[in-house]
Amino acid sequence: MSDGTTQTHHRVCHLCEAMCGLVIRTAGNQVVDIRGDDNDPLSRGHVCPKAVALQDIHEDPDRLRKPLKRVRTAPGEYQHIEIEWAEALDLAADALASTIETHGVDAVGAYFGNPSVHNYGMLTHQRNLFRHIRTRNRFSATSVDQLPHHLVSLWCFGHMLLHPIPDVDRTHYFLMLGANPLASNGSIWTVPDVRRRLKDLKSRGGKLVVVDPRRTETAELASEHLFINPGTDAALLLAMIHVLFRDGLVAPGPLADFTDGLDEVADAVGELTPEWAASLTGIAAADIERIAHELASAEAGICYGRMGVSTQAYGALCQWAIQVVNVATGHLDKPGGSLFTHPAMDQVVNTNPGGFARFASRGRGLPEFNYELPAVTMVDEIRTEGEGQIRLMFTGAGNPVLSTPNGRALDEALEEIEYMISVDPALNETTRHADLILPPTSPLEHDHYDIAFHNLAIRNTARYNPPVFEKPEGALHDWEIFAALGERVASRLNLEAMPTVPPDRLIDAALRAGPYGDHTEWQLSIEKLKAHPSGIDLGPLQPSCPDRLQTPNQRIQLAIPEVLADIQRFRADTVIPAEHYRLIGRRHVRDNNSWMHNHHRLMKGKSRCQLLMNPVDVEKEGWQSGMTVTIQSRVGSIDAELLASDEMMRGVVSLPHGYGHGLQGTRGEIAGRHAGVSCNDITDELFIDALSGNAAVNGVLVQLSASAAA
Ligand SMILES: Nc1nc2c(c(=O)[nH]1)N[C@H]1C(S)=C(S)[C@@H](COP(=O)(O)OP(=O)(O)OC[C@H]3O[C@@H](n4cnc5c(=O)[nH]c(N)nc54)[C@H](O)[C@@H]3O)O[C@H]1N2
Ligand SMILES: Nc1nc2c(c(=O)[nH]1)N[C@H]1C(S)=C(S)[C@@H](COP(=O)(O)OP(=O)(O)OC[C@H]3O[C@@H](n4cnc5c(=O)[nH]c(N)nc54)[C@H](O)[C@@H]3O)O[C@H]1N2
Ligand code: SF4
Ligand SMILES: [Mo]
Repeated sequence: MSDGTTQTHHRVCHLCEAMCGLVIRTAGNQVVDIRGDDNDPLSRGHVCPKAVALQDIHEDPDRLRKPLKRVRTAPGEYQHIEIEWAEALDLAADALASTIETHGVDAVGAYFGNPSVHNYGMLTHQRNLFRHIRTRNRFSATSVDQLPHHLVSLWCFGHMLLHPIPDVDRTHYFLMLGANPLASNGSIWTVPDVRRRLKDLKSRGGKLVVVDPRRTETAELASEHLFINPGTDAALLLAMIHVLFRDGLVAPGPLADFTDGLDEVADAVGELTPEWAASLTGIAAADIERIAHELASAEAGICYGRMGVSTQAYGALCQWAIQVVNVATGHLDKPGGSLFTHPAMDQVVNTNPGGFARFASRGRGLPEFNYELPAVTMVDEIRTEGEGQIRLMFTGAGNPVLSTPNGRALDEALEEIEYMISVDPALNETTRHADLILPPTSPLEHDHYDIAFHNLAIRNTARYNPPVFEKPEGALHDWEIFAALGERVASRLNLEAMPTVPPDRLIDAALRAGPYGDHTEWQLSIEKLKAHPSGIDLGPLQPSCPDRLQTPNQRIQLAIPEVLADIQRFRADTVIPAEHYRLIGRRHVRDNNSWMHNHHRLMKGKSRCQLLMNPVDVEKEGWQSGMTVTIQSRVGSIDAELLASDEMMRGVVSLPHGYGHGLQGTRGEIAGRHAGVSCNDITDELFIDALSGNAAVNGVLVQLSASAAA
């Protein structure tokens, strides 16, 4: 649309999981403004402060526009210089092919970061390259995040992507653990405008209970907030299950016809009383009993846990217990409870179900999941000599130096590696080690269909939007980079390259063959979605079990032997040393992990990289806000500014992740001015959820002292 001077574009925001619809006005090659799209059936006009950053990302002078090659300028000193695409792609393919020929495919390590799931071309075309490189040394942000969800969905429901989604708009009781959607805008739960939806829950007489070691923005809005000792949620959940059985509240309703294992679960929680849980969690036994009763008696209820209960030492046990609570109370697969989605492009049908522990890492024997090894063991796989040692590292849309435990060790290990290739628009803490950086087009220069997050959304909708701007001459989209590398590597290794089909064609085929496709009255296709640029509403979530279940016998499985064994590990691990604090993370609505700190509009105001500590603890130590404290863990120490805050539970301190900018060789003028420190310099690669291999970035034991440097 055009009024002569400005053009109006529709676009869905891909920055977080909320998928807000946007209306973007442009004049020539300039963005005029970015607003919420009132006609989007899912987001209905909502946006957060990050939406305007799409313009800032596009215009960022530090965003790479051409490939960079690292050259040595003096012993131990390097510089990145621009080169042409043809040379860059050839160099990358030469390095990949020669590494594979000399050392085998496992010598290529790969790490994919969070934005790779938000970039649909990257999702569709990674395999153009990696089908030729079936390395065991694949890693991703999954294992610093939601791995326990995938594992539990695979075990209980038969597919790693079959996650129950909180039906917030129709629920009456919402028990939320370790999530702060008011800052994160929801996760494994695509829920734009979550604040209003949670307020509506309260206005219709419902209750929101938040369990978190910090009184977060979400906890502030909740009907009730309970502090919990970090890493002890499993006790709370297991004791709730105990109460459900003890008090005759187990009522799965129709789920009983297709659920296996409830009796074994009853046996496993037989001794796990609310009193036992109270001593670990810090939550009174009476409260644990009351919440179990309230949730069980709610007409429709939800138990949901996210990041804070996944990235802790019992992440998988917690996620399993959450699903047991939902099944036992009969709230699963019911309107107002947790439901499976039915998206237009159904990943549950289109992808493999996932698998676990089919092989283990060489160094620490950690299990694979979905052919990926845990990110906490990346450094071991770079440093442990022998067959399968990583010699070439490939990163795509990731910044593991800032985002994975003991990032400092990774920072050093990447410097030792023979060759490194990064597909990324930033010269950051990770890519500064790369011999080659291949930068894709900006988000406004490519089209978008959200492959991943429609699968996790509170309503079934579909939306496709073409690019806002044409890509500059010669620039390549992420998918084109992967396709080009795939072709070149295939030809060097005498393999057959995959045909290159643009992502919109692949999506079109999937939509037309899908549940709202050619054989239905919806007739969904890319053409149809183009004609409805604000998206198409496919209706609310519906009960879908047992048909939707993907387990071999199409029944929900609860008696998972690995999980039942893990209850014993948890019971044996209860000692919290005195004179230590527990470190947890936090998110702010204007941050997005490590990569959006170079935009003035998001960074203005006071520093957000401060250590929050309860005022009573601050006073006990004889400290004050504003001073610098040293935070020491097993792996290292960092200094941060202290801020007394009664949001914090006693004995717990909080620092956001994703900071620690301004390192030598990086490019990011504004990020450098707001450098902060990386909390992952002190998170511990040995502190993990031993069941899944997931990183435990929350609940890290730390010692605090007044900084000598101050
Ligand atoms: N202590 C602690 N650590 C954490 C967390 C925590 O809560 N606490 N959270 C964890 C979680 S949940 C996650 S998901 C991870 C995130 O960890 P990562 O995914 O490793 O890190 P990001 O900061 O998201 O880095 C994203 C990178 O992708 C690039 N990028 C952005 N868009 C695109 C694109 O379209 N194409 C390409 N090719 N590149 C792009 C950016 O320039 C940046 O380099 O961090 C984890 N680490
Ligand atoms: N603004 C913004 N939005 C984002 C991101 C971002 O960086 N910034 N990142 C995106 C990504 S990659 C993800 S995965 C999602 C994550 O989305 P959420 O899961 O909502 O993540 P957080 O906001 O980190 O909330 C985690 C909460 O867990 C609490 N917590 C820590 N330890 C424990 C514990 O032991 N028990 C309990 N019960 N709680 C604990 C923390 O205090 C925190 O409030 O957000 C996404 N959205
Ligand atoms: S909530 Fe997420 S999807 Fe919506 S505007 Fe903000 S960053 Fe974009
Ligand atoms: Mo994440």
